Amino acid sequence: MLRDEQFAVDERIKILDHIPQVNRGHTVFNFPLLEKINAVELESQDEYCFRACVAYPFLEGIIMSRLLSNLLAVLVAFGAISSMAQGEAPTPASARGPLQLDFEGDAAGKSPAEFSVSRTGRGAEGQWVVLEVKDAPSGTKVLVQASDDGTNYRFPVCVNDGFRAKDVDVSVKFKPITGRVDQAAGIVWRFLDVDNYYIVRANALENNVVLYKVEKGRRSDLKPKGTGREAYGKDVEVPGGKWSTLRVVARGNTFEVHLNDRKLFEVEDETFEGAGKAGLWTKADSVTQFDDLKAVSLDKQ
Ligand SMILES: [Ca+2]
Repeated sequence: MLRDEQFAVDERIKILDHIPQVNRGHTVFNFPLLEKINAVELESQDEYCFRACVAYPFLEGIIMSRLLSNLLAVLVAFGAISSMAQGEAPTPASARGPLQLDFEGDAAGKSPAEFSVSRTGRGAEGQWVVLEVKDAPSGTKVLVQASDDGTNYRFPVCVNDGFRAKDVDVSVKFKPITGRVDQAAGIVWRFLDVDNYYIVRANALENNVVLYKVEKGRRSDLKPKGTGREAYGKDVEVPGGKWSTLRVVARGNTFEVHLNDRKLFEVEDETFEGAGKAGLWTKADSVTQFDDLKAVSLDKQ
């Protein structure tokens, strides 16, 4: 990863160790480009160093020359250290911050940064682009899968490159726009490659939510706990043309599925027991908008 290129192991400086006021959940600096960066959001202290240097290149030289006293002097001179709540435990160096993406920083008409696009099955590749809309849940931008190829066994996938976990809590806001074959919106997790992952999706044409595994390219639904062989996810209203929230919480072999803050069902499965990426998914000719993708690792560090 880029930050690893930027900071060789022996060059890493644990800035946060030298700023005892820094506590979990509070803004670290008042620098304009960093004021939304939150200690608990960051994967590690190295991540913080990297982001600080991207936003303020002059910090890099200070960090790389290990002149921490100079760095702190700079920060103090800028009045940079914000007031912090007292009494909270510092964020552990190993804490893995959540992925929170509102797509506001991405260029409209282009694919979002740090995502990889692929397609399970057949048919056209997906077209995942950032779009400006009037009713975005956050800001003015959303991510849309815009290709309407109607190949039935076609699953465009867009996964984040920087996030990796086994146990996860992933949620996303979605709005089905069009689709005659399907109007689907899905979350993938423990994504190993385009042919091996878990997926839960809501479908506005079928009005149901179903959890599947895709193993060696073959998709098969996993039955909710307490249901029989004939079950197929859960029937529930999935409104087309409106924003809803889909969420999955995966712990060990148990996956909880939520729609619009309502828990729908649980599934148990042991097919994929290791860590993987997380991201978004659609099916066939579904044109679907997404916003506010959040993925939190629940793995112990
Ligand atoms: Ca947004």
